[in-house]
Amino acid sequence: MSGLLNVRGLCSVACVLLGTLVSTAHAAIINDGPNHYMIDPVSATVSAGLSPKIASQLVDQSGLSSGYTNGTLAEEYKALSPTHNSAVNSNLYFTDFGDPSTGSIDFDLGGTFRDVDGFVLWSYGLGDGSQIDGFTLIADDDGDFSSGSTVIGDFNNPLGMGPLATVGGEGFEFAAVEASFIRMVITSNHGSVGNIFSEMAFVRATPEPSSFAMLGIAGVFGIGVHRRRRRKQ
Ligand SMILES: [Ca+2]
Ligand SMILES: [Ca+2]
Repeated sequence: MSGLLNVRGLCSVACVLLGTLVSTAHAAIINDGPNHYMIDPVSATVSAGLSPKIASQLVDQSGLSSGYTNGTLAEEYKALSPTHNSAVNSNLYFTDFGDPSTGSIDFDLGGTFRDVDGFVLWSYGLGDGSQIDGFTLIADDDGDFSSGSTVIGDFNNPLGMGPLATVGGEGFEFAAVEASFIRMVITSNHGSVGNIFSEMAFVRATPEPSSFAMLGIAGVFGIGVHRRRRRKQ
């Protein structure tokens, strides 16, 4: 079925559907305004639990029907309705069968971004219970996650039911936070063993890393609907 706006949280008043994705229970990537930009993480690393210890397939755009670059206008990217081919194992992150379903993955955003306020997660399909469900995101300035960290919020990823070849992206948003690294603390799956998902991208409200950005381009759009309060650790 075509992608439909899937609101599972508070959506801003201006929230509009800007793109549709073929796929299934996975909804469209949505946002509520222009002037947001894709962040292409430079690496993803398992920092606790989980297995195998290679997570690069989450951020190398493997399996995406359309690619993007760091700074691509998110609205234009969404209009391409990017899906993920999760029928190919080398496109995915998945744990070995029977391995823990919880753990942490750290994303290096490749720069310091002042207004990170959303992400897109391409999960899996077929209703596989190993799909990632609950997780917490934590922003950090230098990747040590011991100081300068901010808890972004808790999220739940819906169970993807569709064909593996065209998994749709799920958009999430949160209150803007400055971040150079983001830790994903995975707390649950959808009832089976292990953990699996396919790709992760982040979104920011300014066109350049804060070290380069001109001020004043902050927007009010997020790429999804999950708003959460953040708190200082
Ligand atoms: Ca991938
Ligand atoms: Ca730190």
